Amino acid sequence: MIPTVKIVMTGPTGVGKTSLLAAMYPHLETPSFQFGDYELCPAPDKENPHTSPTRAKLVEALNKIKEFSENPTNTYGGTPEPDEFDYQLLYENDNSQKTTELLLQIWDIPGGFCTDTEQDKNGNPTGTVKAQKFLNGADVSFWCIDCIALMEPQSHNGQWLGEKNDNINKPDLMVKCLAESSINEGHTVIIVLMRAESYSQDEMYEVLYQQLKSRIAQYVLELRKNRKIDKVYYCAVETTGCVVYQGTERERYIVRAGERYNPKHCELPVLCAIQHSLEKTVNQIQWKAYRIARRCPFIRFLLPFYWQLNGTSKRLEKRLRKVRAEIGKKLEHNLFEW
Ligand SMILES: Nc1nc2c(ncn2[C@@H]2O[C@H](COP(=O)(O)OP(=O)(O)O)[C@@H](O)[C@H]2O)c(=O)[nH]1
Ligand SMILES: [Mg+2]
Repeated sequence: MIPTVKIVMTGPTGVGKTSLLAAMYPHLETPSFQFGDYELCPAPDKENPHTSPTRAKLVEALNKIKEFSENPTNTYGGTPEPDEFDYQLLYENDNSQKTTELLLQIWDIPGGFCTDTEQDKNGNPTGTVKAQKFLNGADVSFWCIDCIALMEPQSHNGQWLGEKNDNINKPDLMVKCLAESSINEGHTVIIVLMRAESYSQDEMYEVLYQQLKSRIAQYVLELRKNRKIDKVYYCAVETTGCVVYQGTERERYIVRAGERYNPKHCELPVLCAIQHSLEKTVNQIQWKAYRIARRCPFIRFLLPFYWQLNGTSKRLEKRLRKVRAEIGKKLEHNLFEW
């Protein structure tokens, strides 16, 4: 069976989750994903391999975010139902034969699934319950946070009021979703700071990270109570690269003078997920071999043959270091461990 990684995108409605998926797509697909014998692309339809529903949906969403980047008053959005986006990591051998090494199943769930506050008969927020259904069995989750709400508003005397962060990002509910669901052991949470282009000048990214650390730290502590969460990372993404917040009297977005659609860092969360998954896959394979060997010591002599037979594991192990190093270069300076 092909190892499958389940990724769930979480975050409030309208934060830009679907748009982020669209913006990262051209940066993930070959030739941008340059790992020689490995390539990443949207998975084909199971019944009709010449089509890819994932690709079709991404192309449509990409057109919308591009249009929005020219005219930010032209808003759209809303994911009424959970939607699945599948990617496959393909390996091409010397004879140009391709095999699927890893499947990435990305779930884009409606923001309300995380943040709806209506309560069910047990007194749990309905949103949380719905999100948890998707988070169950997830290996990686993206926790999308609106930077503008995180940074604004500042009161006149410089005191941070935090209302917007609480009202828009709803970190308490987001954490409830993640901390209380049956995620997989060794789960990775990637905090994705959305709409970061407003802070890309004048070294404002540092201020953004500081704000994240001070405002979200208590929630990350809460997250860690779920022992299945192994690593927490954070990164900032620029889905449009040009639409910036003009936080004067009225909240509004404008296209920064002389700039146009130019997304940045959007692929980082998925690259981080792949890095995590490759490591996990190899560990699982090694663990399986170790368990067999422990039970029947004489099998130890046969293990080298097992590795040879099991081409994927052998190859993955050999390539892991290289692919990880290459991905690592892309993540360096832009993705951080909490
Ligand atoms: N300023 C800004 N607006 C965005 C960005 N991404 C999406 N939007 C707008 O936010 C709305 C919701 O986007 P969508 O991707 O559907 O959000 P989702 O509900 O989290 O999936 C749309 O009207 C977009 O125009 C972004 O990076 N910057
Ligand atoms: Mg959406």
